[in-house]
Amino acid sequence: MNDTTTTAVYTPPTVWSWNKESGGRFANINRPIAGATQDKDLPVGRHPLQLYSLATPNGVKVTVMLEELLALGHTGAEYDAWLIRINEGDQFGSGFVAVNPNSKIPALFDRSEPVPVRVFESGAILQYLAEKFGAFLPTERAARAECLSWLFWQMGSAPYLGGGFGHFYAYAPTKIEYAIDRFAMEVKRQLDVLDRRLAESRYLAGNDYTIADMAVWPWYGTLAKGQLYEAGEFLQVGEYKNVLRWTDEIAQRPAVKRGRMVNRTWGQPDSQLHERHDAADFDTQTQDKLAKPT
Ligand SMILES: N[C@@H](CCC(=O)N[C@@H](CS)C(=O)NCC(=O)O)C(=O)O
Repeated sequence: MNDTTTTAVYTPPTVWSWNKESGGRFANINRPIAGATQDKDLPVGRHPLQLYSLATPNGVKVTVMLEELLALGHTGAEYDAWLIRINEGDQFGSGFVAVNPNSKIPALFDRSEPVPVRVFESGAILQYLAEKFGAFLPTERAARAECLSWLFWQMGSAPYLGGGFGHFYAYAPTKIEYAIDRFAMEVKRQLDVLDRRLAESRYLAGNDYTIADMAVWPWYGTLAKGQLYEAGEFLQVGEYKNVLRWTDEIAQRPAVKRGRMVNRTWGQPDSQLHERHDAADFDTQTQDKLAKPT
């Protein structure tokens, strides 16, 4: 049997070395080194903002924010959303690495500033856009602190949900009880943190919908609806009534409905808009429309 699929007691060597595939889903894109593997420029469209992304929860945060800004009338938030297929290694092209040295979606390039600005990390992108357009981030000090606290809570918490629970429950080549127990406990604790907050407050930062909700909703809203890692029953997500109330309310927002379609390459064909270059693309460029014979 291959070493990577056994649960035999493992004694780490003195020095770790990368001498085998770790196994599991996404093993082919995992490497212990950073940097580009290939010379490849990024495409550039006509809009001020160029987004390079994929509709994973981290990607959806930003496309929802951009659609929300456009819905508010901020025409400066017009954007081209280019598809980065992470399972094909697009994040290791030299152009992408220049925008995000961490080789992960989402990455934003703002060409509207006197000197173009690159922004990576979804939380930094949300904060950058909120400050640039003066929207979805309170200016009053206490309210702003509450908003940023929940935004950074998401950045610190979601890796336990995705890299911890999701990895060991759904993707690892073998089910390790210790790992699944540890991360299931943590994820349920996180859901309870959110549920208690949302019992006392309509949105995470208070009465207003902010970038904190935009960051948390794609991860924990999807989880609460049983749509992440097929773990709804395992984690008994129906218990978190306040999270579900908040999740359903946000899902009704037209900008959220649009944002979650952008750079999506799975699910119903009418929910997939692989690239977005114009507001009209939602009506004409989804996969169901493109597949139809003309
Ligand atoms: N903390 C980062 C996480 C970004 C991230 O993990 N992106 C994943 C997709 S959800 C990715 O690009 N993975 C590709 C890889 O690891 O090579 C953020 O919030 O932007």
